[in-house]
Amino acid sequence: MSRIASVTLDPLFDSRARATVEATVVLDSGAHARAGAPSGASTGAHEVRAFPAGGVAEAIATARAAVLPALVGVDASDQRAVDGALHTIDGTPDFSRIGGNTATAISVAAAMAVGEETHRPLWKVIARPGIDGRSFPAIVGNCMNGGVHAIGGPEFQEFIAYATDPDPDRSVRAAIRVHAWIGEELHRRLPTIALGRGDEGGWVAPLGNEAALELLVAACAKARDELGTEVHPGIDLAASEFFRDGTYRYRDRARTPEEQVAYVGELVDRYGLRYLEDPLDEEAFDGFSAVTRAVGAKALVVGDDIYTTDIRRVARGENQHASNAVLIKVNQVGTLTDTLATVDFCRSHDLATVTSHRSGEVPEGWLAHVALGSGARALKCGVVGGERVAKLNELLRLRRAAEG
Ligand code: 2PG
Ligand code: MG
Repeated sequence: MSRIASVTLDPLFDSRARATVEATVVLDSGAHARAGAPSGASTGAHEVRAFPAGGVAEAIATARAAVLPALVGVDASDQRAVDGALHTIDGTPDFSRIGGNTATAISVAAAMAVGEETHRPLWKVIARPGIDGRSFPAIVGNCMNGGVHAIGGPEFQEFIAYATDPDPDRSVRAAIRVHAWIGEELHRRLPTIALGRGDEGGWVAPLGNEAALELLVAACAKARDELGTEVHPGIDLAASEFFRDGTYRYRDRARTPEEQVAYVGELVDRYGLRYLEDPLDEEAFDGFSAVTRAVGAKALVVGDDIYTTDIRRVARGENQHASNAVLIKVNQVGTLTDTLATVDFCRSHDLATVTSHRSGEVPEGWLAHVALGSGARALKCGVVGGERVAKLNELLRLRRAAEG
């Protein structure tokens, strides 16, 4: 029994310098751990609320008055007990009283504290059956930003290096090379333009979607040639962000849902995309099914906003073959128990999972453990920026540990 002696919740800032929270869980044995919770910008409508209406201040006040005292004495090695207590104390369907980020920070810190006590890394504490820590996730690295993550960039939110080498030493290097080459090329092609980087460290340049895709494709080819490893282009359209009144609104034109389905199919073929996230609006289950029918054999079709890691929405998607992969973000549902229930559902229904960061991140590495322990097909965590590299570095440490 790993009895909780105390839990504290404190404010800190994420990579956008927006307020979030971190939890510290101390066990009776003295073992302790701390974890911070990230925040999204292109949040799905069905995510739990990151914070109550009064923001971080209210989350901390509520936690100190109601949440933290109730957790003392709970057995942290029983993750369901910890997370069940969080749900009971909250009492709402969407964590709108205590905040999903409060729940996330406490849930993860509790599991990490158990790991400290039992001398196991987090991935082992949460490992799904059959996971031995030797099969590593591919890397989904954001190399160019657009949408709500980047002012003045393309409409699509993320232009991705999907590095599928099973050895993280090679996949991480490949994603880094793609990002670096795009930067060099942008400087060369646009010498008078001030280039920037978006919220997730990807380059931001005044390019249209397809010009950005061309650059990405060239960069992946370059990295493949140079490093002799597998790295392929991909995109997260975050299409809900530009879907209004039944139409996908691009700067130069609008597309009906049917036209959008046909368009993303063309993009997959023309650019050889192997990773396609949120090609349609978050309620477009039928459209997702059409996209998956068309390109599911060639690309990972990944649902993010459509599922929000919610097992009920994933089950609906699975029922109609809406995608072949599911994005997994702990703070979309608020607890490790809920997250792993969705992971288990995916694993038993032949749906790949992609463990993902948020655009506003904390400079911590626990996400790499969630990816490894849940048997994820890929870890989506960006390429540059301390908060992104923290996850890549942790994955490399886990790889070294697996060798030793
Ligand atoms: C996404 C994420 C992370 P956000 O859409 O996949 O890249 O963005 O955290 O803003 O929801
Ligand atoms: Mg997304």
